Amino acid sequence: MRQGWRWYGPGRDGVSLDDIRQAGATDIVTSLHDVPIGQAWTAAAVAERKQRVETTPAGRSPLRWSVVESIPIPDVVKRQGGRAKSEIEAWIASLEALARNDVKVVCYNFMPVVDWTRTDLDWVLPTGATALRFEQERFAAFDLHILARDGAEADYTPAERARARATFDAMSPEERDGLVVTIASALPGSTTDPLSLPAFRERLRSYAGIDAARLRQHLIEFLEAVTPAAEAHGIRLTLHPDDPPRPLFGLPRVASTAEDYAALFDAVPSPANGMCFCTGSLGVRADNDLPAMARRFADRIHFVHLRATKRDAADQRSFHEAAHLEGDVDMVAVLRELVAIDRTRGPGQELIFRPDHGHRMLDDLQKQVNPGYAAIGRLKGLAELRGILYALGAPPQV
Ligand code: DNO
Repeated sequence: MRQGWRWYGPGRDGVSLDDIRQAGATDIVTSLHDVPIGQAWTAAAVAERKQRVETTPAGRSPLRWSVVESIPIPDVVKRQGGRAKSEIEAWIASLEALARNDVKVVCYNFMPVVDWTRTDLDWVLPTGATALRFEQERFAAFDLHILARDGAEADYTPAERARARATFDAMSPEERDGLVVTIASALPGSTTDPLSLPAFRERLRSYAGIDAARLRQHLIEFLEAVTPAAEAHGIRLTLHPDDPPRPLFGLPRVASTAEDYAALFDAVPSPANGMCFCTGSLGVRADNDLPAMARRFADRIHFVHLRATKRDAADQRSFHEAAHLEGDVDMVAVLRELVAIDRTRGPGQELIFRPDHGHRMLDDLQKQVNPGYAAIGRLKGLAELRGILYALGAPPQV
């Protein structure tokens, strides 16, 4: 397996390419975050970024831009599927720009309106480090009392509504504003637009009538349209799971379980139709058996996010991001499966993983960081994961 590292690109990341070298990673995971969602990437812009990553100062180890995370899929594709022709054409043009520059693994997701969602970005751990967290009651307080979504009450039991009310009442105005920013303003790396509360409500209304079956059908139409181009260029597409892997705000999510993925692979068997195996997102559900999923989708996995979430004992829908080996996910068992998959891959097709998210700790507590993407916590996670790979007799390739 190869060690990747997400880098947000020039001007967007306090972590330098040399920092990444020191962490031991060899493969950069990045995106053209400056290009507005829906606009086609140009080969020149891709070439420029590639040059930035791959021009190695004398005496330094080389880095390679191996994975794109993500090319965002505009909202209209999620709402209209194959009818969103020009948006899908632009997406294919971005694939072509990447192919011309030999970047061949592309991650994307299909979450409507909001991408990855948390309620706390600096939840203090007993060590003094901080973690990302999703707390169901804070989420419900936002949904019911801040967003005040049409029809939200129906999604909660009376007891849940009472707890959400109490949570909301206990929050200061600043905390409420902070929660809006955390949930609605699109965390760095998100593939959805930042939204004001009125725009958020409007977006939700535009999904009226789109249930899980319809959203899945739109994803299938999208894949039918883009996989021929991906295949022709030798690009492997990897669908990132929903985070968290369940419906939010009454919106369907269709990449949360093994059955969700199986339905997509059955409908669009193209080998370009692959999966980003994110242990953090999938691991939030106790009914996702991760080693079994890795075995079942072995030939579909082309990119891996390794992190571990820990569900609350009191409410299994709440979780925080634990240290990489200390969550609910059996990381050793998962890595054993992934190593076996990697051994079947030829040169140039090795599995690329990245340590996903990390605690904010040590000097990073004093710095401004991208939530989840501080250097030291990820470096620690990567070091622990690398140790497992050595113990499994499969040291990472360099
Ligand atoms: C955050 C993430 C998301 C994810 C994209 C994939 O850390 O998991 O930014 O990378 O949604 O398309």
